Amino acid sequence: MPKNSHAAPPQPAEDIRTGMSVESIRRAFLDNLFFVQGRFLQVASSDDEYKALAFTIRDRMLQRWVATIQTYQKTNCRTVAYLSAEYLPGPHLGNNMLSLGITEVAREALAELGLDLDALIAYEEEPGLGNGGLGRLAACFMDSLATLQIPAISYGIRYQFGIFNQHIRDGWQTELTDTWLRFGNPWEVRRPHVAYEVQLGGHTESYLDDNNRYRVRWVPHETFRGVAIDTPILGYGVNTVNALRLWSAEAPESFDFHAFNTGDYFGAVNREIRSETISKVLYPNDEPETGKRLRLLQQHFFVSCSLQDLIRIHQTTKLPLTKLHEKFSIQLNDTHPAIAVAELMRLLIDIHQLDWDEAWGVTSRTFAYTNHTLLPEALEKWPVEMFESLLPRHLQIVYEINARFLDEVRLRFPYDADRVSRMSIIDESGPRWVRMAHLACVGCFAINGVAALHSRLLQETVLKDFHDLWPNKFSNKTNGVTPRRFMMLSNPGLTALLDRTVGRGWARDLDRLRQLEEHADEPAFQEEWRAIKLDRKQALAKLVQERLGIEIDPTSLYDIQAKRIHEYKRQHLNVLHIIALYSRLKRNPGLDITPRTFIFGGKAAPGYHMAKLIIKLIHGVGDIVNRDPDVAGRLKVVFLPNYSVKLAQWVYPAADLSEQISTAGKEASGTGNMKFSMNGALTIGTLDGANVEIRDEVGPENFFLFGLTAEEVERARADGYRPYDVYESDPELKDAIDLLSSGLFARGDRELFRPLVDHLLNHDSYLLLADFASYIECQDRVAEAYRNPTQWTRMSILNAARMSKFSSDRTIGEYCRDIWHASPVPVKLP
Ligand code: F58
Repeated sequence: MPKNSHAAPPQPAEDIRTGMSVESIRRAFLDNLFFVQGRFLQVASSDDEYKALAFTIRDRMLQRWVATIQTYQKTNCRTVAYLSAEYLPGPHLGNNMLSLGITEVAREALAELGLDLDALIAYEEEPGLGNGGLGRLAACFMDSLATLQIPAISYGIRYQFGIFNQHIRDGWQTELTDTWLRFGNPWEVRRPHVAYEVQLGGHTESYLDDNNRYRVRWVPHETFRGVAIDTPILGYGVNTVNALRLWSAEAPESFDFHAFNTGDYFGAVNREIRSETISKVLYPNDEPETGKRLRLLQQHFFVSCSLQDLIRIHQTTKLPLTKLHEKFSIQLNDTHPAIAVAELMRLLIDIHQLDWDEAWGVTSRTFAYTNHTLLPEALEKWPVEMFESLLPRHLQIVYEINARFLDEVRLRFPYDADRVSRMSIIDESGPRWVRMAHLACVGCFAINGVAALHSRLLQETVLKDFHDLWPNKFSNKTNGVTPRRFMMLSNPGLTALLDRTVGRGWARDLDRLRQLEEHADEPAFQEEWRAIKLDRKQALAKLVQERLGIEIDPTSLYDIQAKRIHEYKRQHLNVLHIIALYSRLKRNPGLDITPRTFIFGGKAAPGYHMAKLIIKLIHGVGDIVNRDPDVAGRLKVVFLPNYSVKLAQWVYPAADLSEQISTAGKEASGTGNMKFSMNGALTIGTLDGANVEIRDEVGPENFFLFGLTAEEVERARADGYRPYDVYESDPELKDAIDLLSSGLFARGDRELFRPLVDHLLNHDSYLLLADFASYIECQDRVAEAYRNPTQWTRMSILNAARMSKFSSDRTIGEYCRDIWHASPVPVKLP
């Protein structure tokens, strides 16, 4: 019998598909390799091995999935439906093994076959079905919903091509197609019978039905089909498996026989090609949203399939549709699914024959809306003409919702015509637009922001009129992240130390980490803490060496900024600090500075030229700094290409310093800030988004604060902010900007970075120059603090110890309590 130190001895009756012993896993692996992959060990490729293991793990999840569905059906429980155009779940294999508690058993089983578990985990390509924070938040929420045993189903789009792969050529970002489905996806289960038709275009006709009631019929121009493809999402340490149901677009029937028979072979095939386009590719968050017909079509497509599916599920309960809101709470992740308000009205009225008031009664009690941005350019709106040409029936419904809504506004605020036009769902100030955030506010019973500051600013600015009208709809739900993926899975060394110190189970009850405070000053504990950090820093150094051929020093301060590249996030403020340090060293080569490694990661939207120029700048500065013997051993600059969830799991644990330096008032919440702190990084940050609450939790003495507040930013703008004056009055800033303009970082080309410099000196929309002095002063304090390892380690421990508020379990608990009114439904295995 093989040695087996982690699990009970194999039961003779243990099922090969569900058994949890080393022996069962080993046999199941070989079985899947043979009968699913058609291979045997001697000839298996990495892909074969990875899939054999994935199917082995999936089998065990399917058992729990079936038990979950049966439990949900039996209890007819209240269910959360989460609608999101984006999901960034990260690689599944490691996480699923963690949730099942089977990682070490699998490691042993594979080792017996001469295979390395970590290599198979590393092999997996992740589904990049999102741009950044919003999609990753949806994935953390799915993890928490399942872990808290909340009945939930998440809906989205199964993009064939996810977020582009970022390559760097000569310091410039180039985009390559993501082909995550190339070798198939072992985690998904296709449900060909769960499919719905989705209409598009055409016109509407009114008629009187048999009861002489006025009705509208939509005569669409085209029909598509959406097919469900499910991915099981297992909670940590429980049997709950919720579904991530993604829709894939197809032609209604795969072949147009009429066209075929009349000889139009290519026309017949063409229909299918056009249908598939809908779920073909994820939109990167490029600047102007407007005019993108396909994007509106994608939104309508996944929303319509999802609502039809929810209605079907509801009808299996035998309850009338007028009680839909008692069965489901539907959360809209930003406005991307906001068309749901009109689509549910259409389904209830046109298809299921409810009258308007009944339908509105259901709709307005079903949906809740989360806002993720204050940036005016990111608020979705569609040209009325385009909207009408794609969704003529929906436009009629939106008009009717709007007319009734504006009557209510006039009643509450007579004599305030401005308010009426400000609040209208249709913007008529120039060319006409459908404002999706307004549709969401009108059609939802709850509206929330994602951090305390963001929720307050929402109520005071972009959604002020709605807050005046319906203050009770508004609340805050500060974001959180899952400690399972971002602590346990990413940082096994830290996990082992935490297990030993506060006992296992902290990842489901992060409050327990408070016990770490007692150990924050113990030399032995500090020593272990530092050893774990050093180990992760060495691992990242190895990765940097392998991928970029750059050697970095694991004992230097790792100063990391990893997130989408955007001017409001101010990666270029970070670069100005690097230039300032470089300049200090060039002018005074003997200067004793704290050695630092600056690490960046993040994608720029393909059409966002300034963001791409910032990436080029990081490389330009890196090329000079990394080659200059005068600063060797003291400064290094690294850009990690193709930042992803997978890469993030290497980055967070290795960080000493987390850069959260957005212009105050611009970052709705941020979630990377939380992941860094949980892994013991200290934050340098502004009072923006969730930074405010992180600082409150960890204590101001354990957080490096700098910069203007949101109010000061507004005041500076109102008072006619003049960046050029700041440039002229601060010698270190002037020096840094002059060096940037000199061509030094562009091989003598003085034009390359001119757009960047010109914008900073003349506009500086994000107030880099206003915050520069404060940032530099703060960075000097960071450098000083890092020289005292005892003090630094204490701060690092206290950061991790005080992160409980930022577990997505807390966030989901609040959504359940305040918005969804959903409670746990435990699942037992038969
Ligand atoms: C992000 N939004 C916020 N949008 O910027 C961030 O502060 C917050 O922490 C996070 O949401 C979660 O609440 C975000 O990631 C997008 O990526 C959009 C995707 C669709 C196109 C427009 C951008």
